[in-house]
Amino acid sequence: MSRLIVISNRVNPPADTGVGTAGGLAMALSAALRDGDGVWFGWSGQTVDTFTGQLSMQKIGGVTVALMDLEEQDLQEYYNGFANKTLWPLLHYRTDIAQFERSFEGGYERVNRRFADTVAPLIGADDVIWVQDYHLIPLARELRRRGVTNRIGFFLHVPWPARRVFETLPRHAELVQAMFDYDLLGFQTEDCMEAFADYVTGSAHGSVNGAGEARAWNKRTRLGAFPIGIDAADFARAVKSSTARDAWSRIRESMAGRKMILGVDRLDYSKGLEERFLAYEQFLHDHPDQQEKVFLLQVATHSRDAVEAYQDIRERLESVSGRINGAYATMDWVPLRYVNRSYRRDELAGIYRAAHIGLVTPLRDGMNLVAKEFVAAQDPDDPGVLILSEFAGAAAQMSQALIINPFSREEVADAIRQALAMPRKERCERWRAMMDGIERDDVGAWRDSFVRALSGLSAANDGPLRPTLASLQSA
Ligand code: ADQ
Repeated sequence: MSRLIVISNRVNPPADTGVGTAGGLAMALSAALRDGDGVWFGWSGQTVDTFTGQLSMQKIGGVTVALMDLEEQDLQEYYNGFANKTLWPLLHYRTDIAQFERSFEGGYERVNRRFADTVAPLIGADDVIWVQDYHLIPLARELRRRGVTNRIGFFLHVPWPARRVFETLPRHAELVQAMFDYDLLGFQTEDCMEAFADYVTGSAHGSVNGAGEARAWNKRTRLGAFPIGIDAADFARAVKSSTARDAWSRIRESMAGRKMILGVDRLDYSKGLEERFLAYEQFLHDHPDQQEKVFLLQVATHSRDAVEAYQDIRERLESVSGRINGAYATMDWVPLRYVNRSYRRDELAGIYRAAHIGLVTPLRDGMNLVAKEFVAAQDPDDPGVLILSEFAGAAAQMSQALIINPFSREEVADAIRQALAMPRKERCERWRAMMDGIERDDVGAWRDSFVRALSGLSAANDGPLRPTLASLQSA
């Protein structure tokens, strides 16, 4: 029988559905594999002196996982290096901080070979393989070299940037050429898929036809847009839990009648946190009458602390938040509550529900699941308002949010004002439309549409045309 084998850098399903881990990918994949017959393979998060390729099989939170350890050098060159110092900034348009070092590239190739060596013996004849994200772009090439002929799909959780931005990566063509060893390449949005198609035609001198079939280097693959969703049913349960209710009461009590603007993010420069703080400061400056009537709660979990750019953004945020509070706080009002910790998923649901505004302002984001969780947590009869960056993939689906340009402080400040004044009827209408989409296009729909598209591709590549979520659902 055909199984789904998911491969990602980290394998960290939450131990139970109530406890969240920071990271959209972990939440989405465990939801996608729970109760299924699949296997989730990847790095354990542990390092050993010498790589052995030994697998540890476990069942965590209803998901069968297969874990391998890596060496410290792998962690430095592959994970902290090529993945998080080179590719992550580049794919988020931060060419100014992307670092290009040959040792990073060497480590990235080595670890991809290690993934291939270790997982290849697990793969049965009919298994369908689904590789996740930018850490493992060359994995299909390595598996093909080891004789794996199964269907292999790839999903990119982060943006694919404009062609000339991607071309700043040394040896960019080699990386894209390796992507043609996948049968299906999935992107979060049509925009990202089109940016990739532009690279294929403009840089690789290949072609992409109207059916999403891309050809270059005498190979072909299929492109599709598969916007990821949240586990809407699980989230609805979390919202109703007693933990969520307790968190809601606790925060409501601390609000003392003020309105709460909420941000929840991994502490990452792509999330636009500094710009968000400055926009909020602009709002306080522009609307003195609103001072002491609102506050911003920013929950930002530390992330990738070993990478310098993350230490820099952390320091800047500490300084900007301190300055804003110093300038505006009064004896009994702190305008900006800046919290560096992670909350359980059900606690987070209660916090979202207590907020009047969800402020989601990334400078670039593949999708952004916080936007969807915020909406899913609201009270249908009195929902909060979502303010959403036009540069989050989620904006393509959530047009009823207040869509803003996160680079403009004034625009964000105006949107906060508009959200605070929005009549309940309008809030309800906007919320209903977004919630319908979240329930329909949930993480299960994402998984099914991708796997169906991948399984449906015949060897002759005459599978479904341009497999977007919408076309698959109507099929
Ligand atoms: P991330 O960049 O991690 O994911 P996002 O999609 O917003 O971003 O997911 C964050 C997840 O972490 C959410 O589920 C959120 O609840 C959780 N989280 C964040 N801060 C938390 C905290 N303080 N406490 C508890 N939980 C917290 C990457 C891409 C995104 C893409 C996802 C999925 O960068 O663009 O949406 O993968 O594809």
